[in-house]
Amino acid sequence: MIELLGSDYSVYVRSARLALAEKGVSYRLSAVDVFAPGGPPDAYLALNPFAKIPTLNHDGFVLYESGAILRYVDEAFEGPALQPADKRERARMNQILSVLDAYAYTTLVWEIFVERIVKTRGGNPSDEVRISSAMGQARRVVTALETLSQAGPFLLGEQLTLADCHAAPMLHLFSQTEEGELLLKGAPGLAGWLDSFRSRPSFVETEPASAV
Ligand SMILES: N[C@@H](CCC(=O)N[C@@H](CS)C(=O)NCC(=O)O)C(=O)O
Repeated sequence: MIELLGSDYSVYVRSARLALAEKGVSYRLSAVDVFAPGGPPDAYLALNPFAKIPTLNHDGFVLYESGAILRYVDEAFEGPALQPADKRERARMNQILSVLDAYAYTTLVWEIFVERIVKTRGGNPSDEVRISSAMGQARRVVTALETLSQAGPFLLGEQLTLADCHAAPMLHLFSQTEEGELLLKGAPGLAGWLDSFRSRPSFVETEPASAV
């Protein structure tokens, strides 16, 4: 039994779902809403004390932290390898995963996407100071990803890797903002990769049921 706990709106849940889909693994997505008033239920906190999503449960083996989940999904199941065999390529992939966690997520998703789009959808004005303060870091992230990525259909060239699975959900949200559109114009390799990754069946089938 393979169960992924989390909500489809989460970029982290989506990256795990992309890896499962690209691997060809069937799983059940069990809804856990970490942003529900009062937080997630105690039963979820018993699995993941940090109250973050996703958490994977594979036949009773419970795993949280997306980096660990992504690598486990690749290593535990049959299907195309999602990590390069070459040490330096794998190091590059791991570097991109770290850049996404350490520098991209908060800036691109919370400080820009949520501030520019989610907040205004709820009728609240964006905090322009928060957005403009985030732009330097956003530019660094986009430039770094453009520099680290290689020619070819995927971030690391010819092989689809965990880097694609982890980067696509964050960059997809960021690209919907005017700031994202602007910065991606200056990173044609990254923008082209994102455009083509969006049409993959794995990406289409993991589209959140309602607007993020
Ligand atoms: N370090 C965690 C981060 C996951 C994460 O931040 N998930 C977000 C949703 S995209 C979350 O659970 N946020 C809840 C919160 O911050 O309260 C991982 O790698 O899985």
